[in-house]
Amino acid sequence: MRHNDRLKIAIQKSGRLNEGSLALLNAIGIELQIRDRLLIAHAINQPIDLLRVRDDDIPGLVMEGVVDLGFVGENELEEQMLARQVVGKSHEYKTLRRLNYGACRLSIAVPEEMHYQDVTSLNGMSVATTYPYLLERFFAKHNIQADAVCLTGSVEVAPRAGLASAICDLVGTGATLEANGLVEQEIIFNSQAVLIQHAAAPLASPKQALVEQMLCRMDGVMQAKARKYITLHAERNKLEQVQALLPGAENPTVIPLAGSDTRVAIHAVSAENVFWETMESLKALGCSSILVMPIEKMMA
Ligand code: PRT
Ligand code: ZN
Repeated sequence: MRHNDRLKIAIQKSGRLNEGSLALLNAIGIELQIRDRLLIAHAINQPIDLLRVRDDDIPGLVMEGVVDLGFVGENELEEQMLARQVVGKSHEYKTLRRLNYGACRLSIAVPEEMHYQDVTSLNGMSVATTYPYLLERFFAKHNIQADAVCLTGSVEVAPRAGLASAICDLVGTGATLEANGLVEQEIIFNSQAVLIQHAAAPLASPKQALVEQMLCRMDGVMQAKARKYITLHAERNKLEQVQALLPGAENPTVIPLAGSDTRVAIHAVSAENVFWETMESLKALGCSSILVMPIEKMMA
């Protein structure tokens, strides 16, 4: 197969999005041979090459068409898109899927001793960030006159070091802000990992067909994650009440139980997670042997 016929996908080499991206590729059946120091990893069972790079490089690689697809955080994607737009570089792409991992938010936080009332309190401040374009866009939207101070790292120590009066940085749990005596005041961007494609999609036919197959499998993985397989034993005449307790379960399978005329086994797929409270309600209805199991893959 010619080099160009292989689908090229950029993922973060190491860091917060690496594991989720690799897990998803693995879940959709792509077997990779990864050697730690190498930039490129080949798939064994598909015409796919993985480019393992810093997350900052992924939007540009996709927008320039150097790779066909990329897994990246929306925060990085949006920032790079704005930065490239300003200097007239290609900045278009297509979002194929939002991926339910790498969730975080870009927020403005101020020292806890600062008196902060509302967004207008930012007027006249200097705000340290690695996301100057997203921050400037927020300032412009709210008509705020403030300075974005660009730092490449350790943003959270900027106020204490006297480099800025506030910060604008990614927040996960909020523990880092708390540890640095900072209070989150404004969420300026919500982010999660996304799969993006070069804007000139669709690709030449065998490659695009492979992308479609990947997306179909990803949908199957994501649908499966949100669902549970439930089995339980119940009185036949309680079937309707049992169904009412199982969110989104359609047409459950009802199987006779050996040795009983009145009790049946019910198998169903629930469209949502099943909480302890639901199981307790099922038990109160007289159900027994209640099992809730994860579903690995599904295809409608
Ligand atoms: O080397 P490379 O450039 O590839 O990696 P990087 O160091 O730039 O990025 P990395 O691996 O830290 O993050 C990659 C992406 O993960 C980000 O662009 C986001 O899309 C996403 N992500 C999700 C996060 C977080 N959660 C997160 N919590 N990125 C950073 N953080 C930081 C946060 O800023 C804080 O400093 O993690 C720290 C802990 O967060 P708390 O709030 O849980 O304490
Ligand atoms: Zn980075």
